[in-house]
Amino acid sequence: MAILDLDLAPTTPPAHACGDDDHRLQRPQRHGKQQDLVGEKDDDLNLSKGVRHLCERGAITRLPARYVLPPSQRPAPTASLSSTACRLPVIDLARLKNKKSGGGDHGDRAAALAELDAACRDYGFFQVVNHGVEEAHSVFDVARRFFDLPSAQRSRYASSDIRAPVRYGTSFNQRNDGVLCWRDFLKIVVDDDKAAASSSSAAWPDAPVDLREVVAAYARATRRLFRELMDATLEALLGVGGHHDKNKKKMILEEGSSQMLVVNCYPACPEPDLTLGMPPHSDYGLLTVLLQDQVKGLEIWHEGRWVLVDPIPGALLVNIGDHFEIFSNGRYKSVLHRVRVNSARSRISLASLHSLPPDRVIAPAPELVNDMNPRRYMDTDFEAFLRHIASAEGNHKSFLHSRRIPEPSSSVRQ
Ligand SMILES: O=C(O)CCC(=O)C(=O)O
Repeated sequence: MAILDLDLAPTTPPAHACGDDDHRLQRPQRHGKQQDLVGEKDDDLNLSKGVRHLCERGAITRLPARYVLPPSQRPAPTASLSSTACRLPVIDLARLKNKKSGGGDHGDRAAALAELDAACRDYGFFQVVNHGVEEAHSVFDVARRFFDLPSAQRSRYASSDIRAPVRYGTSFNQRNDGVLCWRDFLKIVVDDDKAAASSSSAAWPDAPVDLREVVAAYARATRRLFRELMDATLEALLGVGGHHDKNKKKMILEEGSSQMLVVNCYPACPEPDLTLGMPPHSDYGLLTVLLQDQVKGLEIWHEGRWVLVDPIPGALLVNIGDHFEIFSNGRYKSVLHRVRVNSARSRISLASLHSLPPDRVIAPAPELVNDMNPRRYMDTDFEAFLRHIASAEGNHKSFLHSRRIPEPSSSVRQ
């Protein structure tokens, strides 16, 4: 079953982080003489073909006006970045799997679970090492070769149909973005465990020739990792035994899951401090597994400011999505993140978004709701997410925010 490919919930950073919250509706002004390579006339047509296409037409020395953010929404100047770099908590999957491999130190596994729990609560993000995803190198390589294909070949997969199983596009939400993002993408829906080998992969790009095989193998490996991480995070969240185990099993095994791969390409940008590769957003699903190269760019909202993630070579980055925040009744955080670009190097990342099947209702786990911790979110499903982003609110208000139940002042949990 194909899921919709709206992987990213457009959300609003805290007002003090990015200023006004309707930036997607604004058309930017740029003062001074416009020296963009792209003239006003053919602007929209060319920009709709994406950033790579724009760069391939000739050297760009100034950022076209459509990409220029209002000053209050621009990232901090590149020069100040080193002071805000952040090494996220590191989770060693081998320690979490100790119990299952029959050997090992159970005390160490308990400590690893506690570290995982703290990372999900305090950051909403962590880096995983010893993850066993050996396909990372080859999928990066094929992603790079895909974006190196001539524009006409990549554009064969361009579609305005948000339900298309494969879609090549640009910006964040191209139809609504007043200011465009400096990013092109290829989105691929992975129907189920067999997807790679069979039917849905027939719609996937047939160039480079090894793309289907490599992407399929990577999709299987990340799906396996997703299940292992869900297993551990649910144990950290709910504990083990009885009702908890049933709830846990239901979440990760019986109900199935949906997966979408998003390959992001952020070409080198002539004026990186004026724009973003992706605006602040959270991911709608349970967990996202992100593969990034060593070019820094991802920033997360942490303790009231944007911090730049310092990638560990070989590690995968994982973040909590909106559905998991709801299921955990707010204990785990679906955190805003955004992507900045740079003038020296292009950057590639690959996000694997894992969620429940689209028709599955998600609600706070009953064992996490009590008098001290009242229910904080309404039930929701993927359709509610779609209705939200199609509505007027969808352009400037977080989906998660729309699902919140106001807290009675006397029982606010700390
Ligand atoms: O490119 C990145 O580092 C992050 C991408 C991202 O946030 C996403 O695909 O949701």
